[in-house]
Amino acid sequence: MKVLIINGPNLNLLGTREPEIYGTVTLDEIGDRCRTLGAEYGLDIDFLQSNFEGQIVEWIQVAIGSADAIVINAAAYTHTSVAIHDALKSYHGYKIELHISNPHLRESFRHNSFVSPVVDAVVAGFGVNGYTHVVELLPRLLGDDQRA
Ligand code: CA2
Repeated sequence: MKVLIINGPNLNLLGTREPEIYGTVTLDEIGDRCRTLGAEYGLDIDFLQSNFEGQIVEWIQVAIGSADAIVINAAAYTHTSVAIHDALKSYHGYKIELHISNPHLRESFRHNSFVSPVVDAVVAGFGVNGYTHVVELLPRLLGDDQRA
């Protein structure tokens, strides 16, 4: 099973600033944890990050026909990007929106998500552990995919 975990803008700064919100673990460490854990479950995980909206759209398009699932933390683009919404709509594999924090407990501009209406599930507020929780859940979710 091929899985893309896509991370949006500024998440490359994880572990270096705002530890009270995002913790002290770096994105590289999270990527290592996900790849290692994924391998135990037979998942081949590409862990990606970009600060560019168009690059994220490209990765979603590449996933069409080549990946079984996308996990996406679109970061600030969650709240602004019609382009990412449209790209996700065209991808018919399993889709999970992920956030480290719970955006609904934060500023009102974070309360709307352009991603939520086009995904199967949303995980938010579990800190960086959300990533590994999702990796553990995916094999069962993909195996029990009731949508087909
Ligand atoms: O909670 C999340 O995962 C967010 O997607 C993170 C985004 C934010 O815009 C969303 O509302 C919620 C921000 C990512 C920025 O990450 C940083 C990490 C460390 C230092 C500075 C920024």
